[in-house]
Amino acid sequence: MLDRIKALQHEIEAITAQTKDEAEALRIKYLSKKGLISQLFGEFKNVPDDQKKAMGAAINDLKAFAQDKINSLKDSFSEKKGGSQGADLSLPGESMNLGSRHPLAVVRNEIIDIFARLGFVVSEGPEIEDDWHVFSALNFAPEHPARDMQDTFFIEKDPDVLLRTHTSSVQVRMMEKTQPPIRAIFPGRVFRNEAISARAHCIFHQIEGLYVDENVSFADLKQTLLYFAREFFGEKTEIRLRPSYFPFTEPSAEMDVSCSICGGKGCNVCKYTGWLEIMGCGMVDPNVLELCGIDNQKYTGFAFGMGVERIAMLKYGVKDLRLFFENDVRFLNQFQAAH
Ligand code: 2NL
Repeated sequence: MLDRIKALQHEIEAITAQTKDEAEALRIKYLSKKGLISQLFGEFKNVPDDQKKAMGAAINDLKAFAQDKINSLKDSFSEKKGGSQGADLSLPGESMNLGSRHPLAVVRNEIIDIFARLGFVVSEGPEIEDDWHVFSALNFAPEHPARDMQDTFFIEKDPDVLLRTHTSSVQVRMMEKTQPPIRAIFPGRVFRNEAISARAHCIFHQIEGLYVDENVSFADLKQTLLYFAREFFGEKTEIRLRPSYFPFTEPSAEMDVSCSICGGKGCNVCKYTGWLEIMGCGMVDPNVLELCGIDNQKYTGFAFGMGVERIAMLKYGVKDLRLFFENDVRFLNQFQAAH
């Protein structure tokens, strides 16, 4: 009997059907009440008791195998799964949802590209920092309020481990290990202990720039930033520099660009001043050069820093900074065309 089971198994392995009717005929041949497998069950009573268990299992396996095989033959003729049979090949394909770059990445890349054309390289560094690279090397006084827990996220105190509050820390690292000429920009995430609102977030993005060499002057700073402003906001853009203060630059300035929305005539984005503040800048304080191991008798430098969110808000007319962090696809999809 075992031989017959094996022979049937081989036979069923080889069966094929060209039509649904042929598949049904095979079902009748093997699986109907009088089919070949049913006959085996009929003969089962004659099997000696000690073989019943093994034989029963073998016949059951054969039956399950035949059912699977014949069902799959039948399935191949059914309307739904019938390959090209029954499917409408002229239907248009389903459209795929394409992702898009995040607006902050679009703006960051554009800024990097502009400075790359002037020979600035890109440098990145750690987000978790120490007091030296974030404050001390940058000429912050020991009691400066930025060192306060109110402003800075401390991970540990003494020795200090903290989240960088600006990417200037990466500039310090570069000056410590590279002698001038240095011409680089520093994009990255920074962290400040601030209440979240439409205009502020505890995480945001900065791009800072640094140029240190012999004879670098404020005129170089001004011309570099004018080039940037016209490339980014359009060739008619004007800039103005207002005196300001940072611990790490002297002299320091804030740079405004003529409002690209109203062309300087006055609108609610520029609050009817005709100007938009976009970055801070200045000549690197000689103390900072010295603290970072650069000869401040031989070299001078300029530096600048801007917030990527602020620039992206101006460029795209985004009124609430929180939208950049929520990853709501209804917001992000609107930047499909940007790149
Ligand atoms: C702002 C102002 C600024 C710098 C950043 C800098 C870095 C070194 C030395 C000197 Cl290592 N300066 N960076 C200089 C002036 C302004 O950022 O408003 N950022 C959003």
